[in-house]
Amino acid sequence: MSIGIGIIGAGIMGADHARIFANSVAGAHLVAISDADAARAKAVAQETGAKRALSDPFALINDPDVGAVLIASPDATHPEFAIACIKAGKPVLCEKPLAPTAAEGLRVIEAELAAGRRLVQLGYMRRFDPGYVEMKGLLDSGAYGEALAFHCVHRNASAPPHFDAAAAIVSSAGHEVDVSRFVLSAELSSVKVFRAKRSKLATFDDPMLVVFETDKGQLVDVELFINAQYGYDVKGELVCETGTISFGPTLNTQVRSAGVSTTQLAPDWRPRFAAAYRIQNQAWINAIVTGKPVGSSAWDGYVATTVTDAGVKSLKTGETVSIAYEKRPGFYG
Ligand code: ISE
Repeated sequence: MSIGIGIIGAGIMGADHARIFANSVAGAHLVAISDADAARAKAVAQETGAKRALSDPFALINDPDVGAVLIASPDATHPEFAIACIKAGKPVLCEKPLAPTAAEGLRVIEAELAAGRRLVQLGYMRRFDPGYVEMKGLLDSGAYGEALAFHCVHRNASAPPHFDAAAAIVSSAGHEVDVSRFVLSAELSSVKVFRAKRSKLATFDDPMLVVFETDKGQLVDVELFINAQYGYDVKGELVCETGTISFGPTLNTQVRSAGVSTTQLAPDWRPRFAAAYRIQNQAWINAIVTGKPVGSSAWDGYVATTVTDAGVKSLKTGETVSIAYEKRPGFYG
């Protein structure tokens, strides 16, 4: 059996996902790509062999040949499209964030609960990145005692034009929110944002240090630097009772030549997390077949939005902001 995939959004992420399905995922085939820009949808459909290029996302969701939907449209449209997929009974892999506000995220959760089964997987792809997965495995082995602190670095070469400090917390630090909950098996209970000396090359407070406390008393600190100039760089170091666990910031190869040793840095997150995206998309298809959901749920998406909302509040007030959300309802585990 092969699952027919529809992709909403033919921008950078939608096109990349289409290529992943066309080249690297078993058990699925591309059926349709939709985009408000019909020419863009057509170009991606032609490149990846998808049968149909559409401009109406609801026609894609309700297409009988589409068995599962990937949402890679602008962030504000995610809840509406995710709810339409749930109502159509179709599994959905939704790019992060789940929703621009926690209240809109809750609407998706309510729709899923009404449907009676988990249909949404959130595209927090770092949960599938071999570095983070190995880190979690080593921590869970117990060989290094308990985790005490998690140092994270999240640097982009440069900010897109629409970016500001709040976007950096929501869009960029949202990944550390999700992946630190995953690695530590803990909830984040408070957040405080510190502004560093501002880079002259930035149009907003950049870099920042975002510090979380977990419900297990651990500290998670995230250096966010969106205009770091030199490349895309993500690091993580877990400090445990009897050792530390970290993964490399680089792509795989190291070159030694002419007296210099170099490792290549990715220009952005897509090559850096290429393996994570491939593994995530395959895991999504496998989960549809087995009926056993994997990855971040709609609930995890709601939590990430709640936590980053608190981060934005701390950015504005300079205070430590406590994070609270109701207990996991229904089948979110
Ligand atoms: C972007 O939206 C992403 O999701 C990337 O993974 C992240 O690293 C980047 O900072 C965000 O702007």
